[in-house]
Amino acid sequence: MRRVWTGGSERRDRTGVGTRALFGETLAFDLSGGTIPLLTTKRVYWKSAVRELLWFVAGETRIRPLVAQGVHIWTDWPLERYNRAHPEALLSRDAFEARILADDAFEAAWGDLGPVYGRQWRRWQGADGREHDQLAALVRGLRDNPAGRRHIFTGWNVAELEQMALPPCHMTYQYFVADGRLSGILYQRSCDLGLGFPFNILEAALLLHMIAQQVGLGVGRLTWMGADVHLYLNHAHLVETQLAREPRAWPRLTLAPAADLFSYRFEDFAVAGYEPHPAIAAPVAV
Ligand code: THF
Repeated sequence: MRRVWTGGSERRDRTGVGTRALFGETLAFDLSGGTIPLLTTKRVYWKSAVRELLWFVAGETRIRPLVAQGVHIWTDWPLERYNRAHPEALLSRDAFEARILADDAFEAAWGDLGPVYGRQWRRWQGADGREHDQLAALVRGLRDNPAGRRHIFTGWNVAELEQMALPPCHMTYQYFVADGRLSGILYQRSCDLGLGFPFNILEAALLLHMIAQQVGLGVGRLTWMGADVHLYLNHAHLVETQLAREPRAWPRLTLAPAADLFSYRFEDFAVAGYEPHPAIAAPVAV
């Protein structure tokens, strides 16, 4: 954060808010002791992150199941689409979410994000119409051929990018087995360090723990590779507050076993030793 804030190039981004950005940054975490990279310099709503991850893994692309669980982090994109189409009767976020929950026809028209993460991870459609379950194939591949160099899944489906509310940011994941441990790399093309990153890195770690458990391995290292790594200019308060705080010890995850990768429930995730500094509110750029 400090490097991006002090040394990043100032740029006008798609959202018009403006950022400071560096290109090509790496972080690595040794998760072998059961720790998780859950930021302590502000409170991160890890329960929302678990719910978002389970939503991806379930293959979902509609916001209703998230909203029904009190997770609001995907509402702003469909809301903006709706409000652009209805300038005469703008809806607040609360009103929009209430209609998504209560009105099936409204939900069918406005509640889908298009073929985003969940669709691509679980039901990538090939040219012949066949659907590919990348996550199921990943688990099979890790079991059958641990030394493989193709343990990859990706959301970057070029042919469908234009139908997505937003092309994938955390776009490609790869895994590696050595010495009884599973390591992972996440390649993230675009990273909102202030808001999205704490969710993205935590979810990559939780997913690594889940996959390792499914294939009977320990957890090794998580490497994160960020391409356009940025801080929004309207996040100055968040950045300066976090930089002034002393980081605390990483918390630990206990993950109850599940029958397969698709059977984890929210209650299976327990986080211990999380004693963060207070939360910091900041606006999301849409
Ligand atoms: N767009 C932008 N500009 N930033 C992102 O981080 C981002 N995402 C997803 C898609 N587009 C993005 C959406 N993920 C929050 C967290 C994750 C998001 C979007 C928003 C957020 O507002 N977090 C607040 C509140 C959390 C809560 O309400 O539970 C926070 O303080 O953490 C990155 O994948």
